Amino acid sequence: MAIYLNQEGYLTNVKKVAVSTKACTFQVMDVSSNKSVAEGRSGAGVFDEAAGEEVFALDFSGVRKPGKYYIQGDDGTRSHTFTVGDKIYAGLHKDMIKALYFQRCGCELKAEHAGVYAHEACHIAPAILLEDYMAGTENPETYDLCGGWHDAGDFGRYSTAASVALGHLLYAYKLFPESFKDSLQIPESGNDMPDVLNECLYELAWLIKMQREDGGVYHKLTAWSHAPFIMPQEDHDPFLIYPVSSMATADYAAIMALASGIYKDFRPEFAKEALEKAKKAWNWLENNSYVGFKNPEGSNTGEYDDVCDEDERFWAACEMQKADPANAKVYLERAKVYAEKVSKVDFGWTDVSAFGSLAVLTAEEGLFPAEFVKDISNVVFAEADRLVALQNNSGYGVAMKAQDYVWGSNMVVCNRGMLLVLCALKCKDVQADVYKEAALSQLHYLLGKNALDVSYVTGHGENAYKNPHNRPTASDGIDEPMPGWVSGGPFKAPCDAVAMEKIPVGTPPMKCYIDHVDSYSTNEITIYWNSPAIFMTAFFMQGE
Ligand code: 9MR
Ligand code: 9MR
Ligand code: ZN
Repeated sequence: MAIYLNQEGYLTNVKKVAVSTKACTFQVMDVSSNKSVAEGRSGAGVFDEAAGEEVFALDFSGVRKPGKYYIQGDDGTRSHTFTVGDKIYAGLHKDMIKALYFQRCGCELKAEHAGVYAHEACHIAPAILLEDYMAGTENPETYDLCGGWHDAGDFGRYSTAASVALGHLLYAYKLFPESFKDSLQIPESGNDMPDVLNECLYELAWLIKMQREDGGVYHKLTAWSHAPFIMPQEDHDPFLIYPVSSMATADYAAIMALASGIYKDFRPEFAKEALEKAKKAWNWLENNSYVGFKNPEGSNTGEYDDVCDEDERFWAACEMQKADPANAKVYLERAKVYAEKVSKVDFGWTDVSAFGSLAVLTAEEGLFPAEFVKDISNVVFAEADRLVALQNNSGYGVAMKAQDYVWGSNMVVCNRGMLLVLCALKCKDVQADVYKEAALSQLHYLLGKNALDVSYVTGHGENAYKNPHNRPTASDGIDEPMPGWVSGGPFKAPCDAVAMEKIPVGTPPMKCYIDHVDSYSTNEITIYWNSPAIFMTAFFMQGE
């Protein structure tokens, strides 16, 4: 028998349900006194399709006294320990944001901010255009595209991935500013701006450089091939500027428009510039139809290929409507057309349309026509209700079907949590509580209430994973990984060598994961897997 739960802990006044793999009676034990504080009996067995097993709920919601506990089954099985309390997600939240600082490219990470993870500046050489590289042009023109965050375990920087991460983060700040008061001990700490905005500005300043003269935005800045496992400052492969795509340009318009509103009070000059750049990108979009992206043959760095740009254009139109009311008519017209064509419920890099919904549903009254708002709201609520039903059918209480365990499934988990939070914000009382509880249940899964008993955030939880696919982690000579990194998590069709070797074919999707540094398809980290988790903790830190 095994007992699984959120290893980071539970807020005092919420529903608390662990999972066991056998029917049992159980006790909740106080760690300090080693005495039982509550007991119970497991609920009826539920077959969890994604995990391929029957599991039993252990409800211990009655435990509300702050403290440290574990659950013990009648055969002596013990769960990991967990905390009950009111401020329990603050440390996790801070570490997940600070993790982004460790991705900074093009600047020295000093010991006073980075501690043992300090390193010299990386990737400071200017970049060249892909076509010059491929043609072998002698003395090609060079461009300063230095800066930004490394995307993931690789050193590439990709415009759509960057915009999506910034989207999660800027909305988290905008909706829950009170959750961003702690200092992150980054170089800008102590200035007049919350550190999350300082950190995001580092990325935004780089993204601005990715726009071409005509307004189009380059899809990515990467080497031709992924670097070996070396520290970033040892990587001297040339960085190449890959062509413009319409996805990158539309995401850029959206994020710059959003940023122009958020930075207005802190950095008025930047806010003005961001809006100008957003308009330029918008004009490019008006003059160009879909432009996709594919790696040229032989180049193996990330692709972020996407067959549809209507969701990105939808998001852009919704943000522009808010940021540039002078031209509202055009934006609204476009938003209406795209709204018909997109899901409106996803916050991932392939489908960003829920960001458009978020923009519309959190806008001041009157900015969008009531009927348009209502239509979007209906779709968003219908999806939230589908997710709640999915959770109710899941033994682990997570809104995921077996087929949803794609590469980076933990982002799907968190993005669904974000949609549930959005609905919680849009209604009241009991109904709001249903969505809130459902959102929190997604977080419980991430932090250990899952079939592998793993907390998917480094440094948080007794059985947190330890070996992220991340080049610095693998080459810095330090045992412990940086804390606060969300793993991509289980992938139903793992495709890297170590996962394929170690995970037997036919393993249930929720169990297709391996905590191995080489497993890039189940255990990499990325900026946009941390960012929706940050949105979630920001929401649940309110009122603390
Ligand atoms: O480390 C790379 C990771 O960031 C990517 O997600 C992944 C898929 O593009 O590729 C990883 O790099 C591997 C490369 O594709 C093939 N050779 C081994 C590299 C490191 O495992
Ligand atoms: O997150 C991406 C995932 O949705 C895709 O299935 C996968 C393969 O195309 O690529 C992932 O993105 C990787 C990117 O291409 C390069 N940096 C690391 C990203 C995370 O693995
Ligand atoms: Zn770098």
